[in-house]
Amino acid sequence: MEKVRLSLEEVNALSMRVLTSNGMAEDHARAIARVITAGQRDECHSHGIYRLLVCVRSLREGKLVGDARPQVSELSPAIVRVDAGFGYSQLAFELGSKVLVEKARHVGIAALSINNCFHFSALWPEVEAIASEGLAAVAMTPSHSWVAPAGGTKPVFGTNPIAFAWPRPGRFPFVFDFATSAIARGDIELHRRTGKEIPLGWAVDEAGQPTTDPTAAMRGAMLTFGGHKGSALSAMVELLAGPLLGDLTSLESQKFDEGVGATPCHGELVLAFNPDIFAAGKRAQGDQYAEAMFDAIAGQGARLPSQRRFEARVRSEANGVEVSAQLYADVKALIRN
Ligand code: NDP
Ligand code: PYC
Repeated sequence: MEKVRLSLEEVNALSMRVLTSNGMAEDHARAIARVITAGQRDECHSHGIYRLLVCVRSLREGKLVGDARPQVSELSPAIVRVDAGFGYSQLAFELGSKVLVEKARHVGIAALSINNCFHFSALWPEVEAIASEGLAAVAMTPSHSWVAPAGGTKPVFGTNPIAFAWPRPGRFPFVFDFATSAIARGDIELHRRTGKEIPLGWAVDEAGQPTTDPTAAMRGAMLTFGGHKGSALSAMVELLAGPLLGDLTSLESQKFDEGVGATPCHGELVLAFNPDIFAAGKRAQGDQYAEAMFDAIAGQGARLPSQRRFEARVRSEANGVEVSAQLYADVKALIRN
């Protein structure tokens, strides 16, 4: 496949141009371009510049508010809410996470509820940002109902990612971030774009039969990871980042979409934990035990989650990124003059 090499500055500038020329307000575009550039930099291909295609479709379909003003309010000493006003989630997160971090520093545990947001991004940029403040973090969000529960064949759940970060000395925290489906839907879409089959176990077709055809998978139902365990975790994400926050489940988000194929619109829950308060004077010991556990994992040749991403980050910061020439052309074609 033909490739194009771009610097991170070029990825960011391309993202800004695509978004603003399609009517996105500057501050939203900046926040979105940052996470798209980070996704491409970390070789998280399902959430890099490919996402601009869906962002622009969502803007052009008119449900998304490209210049929404997120409203921050305090629900309790430990809970901050941001009403994203039917804009994208990134600016709401940037505003709300500042308050979340302050609350967690003082109260020990705090929650950020983002409501009424269109949400397409990977969650690791968010939990990493909170870990960089010395806090542990968890984030989760529903999406559209694309995923069948274990034992069923009809979509109920979203791809429902859960992300976790633990602060560590040095440049990178411990982070995992995964969909509770066998794979993110973005990856199935990338297989479809490049004419590749998907592995068995990712999805069933409309008749409920296992399939390796990405188009049939997208028409049928994706499967959860880990059978009934992923299925239960996915239900938890629906409940904690949906009804708990007074917001939509993936089934309701899909109805709200009315067949347009826009980015899912719903809520997001982000939690922050302050180890200085929880550990009650034993933070240094806790850090030591945590590091011993990471060493015990890596010391036997097993890899820590996000290690691949962090290695890609170092590479991309030095050399820029490679993007498929077709994807680059499709993204550039979105620019309106
Ligand atoms: P992957 O299955 O690719 O990776 C999941 C996690 O597992 C990553 O932290 C990854 O680290 C780690 N990992 C992978 N292989 C190994 C291994 N062999 N040993 C140890 N750790 C490993 O991710 P998904 O397809 O499930 O999700 C991709 C992204 O999509 C996520 O960032 C998620 O937030 C996003 N997403 C967003 C949605 C939304 O609604 N906003 C919906 C669904 C997904 P590494 O990255 O280093 O490989
Ligand atoms: O890749 O599953 C996905 C996804 C859904 C919403 C944003 N990303």
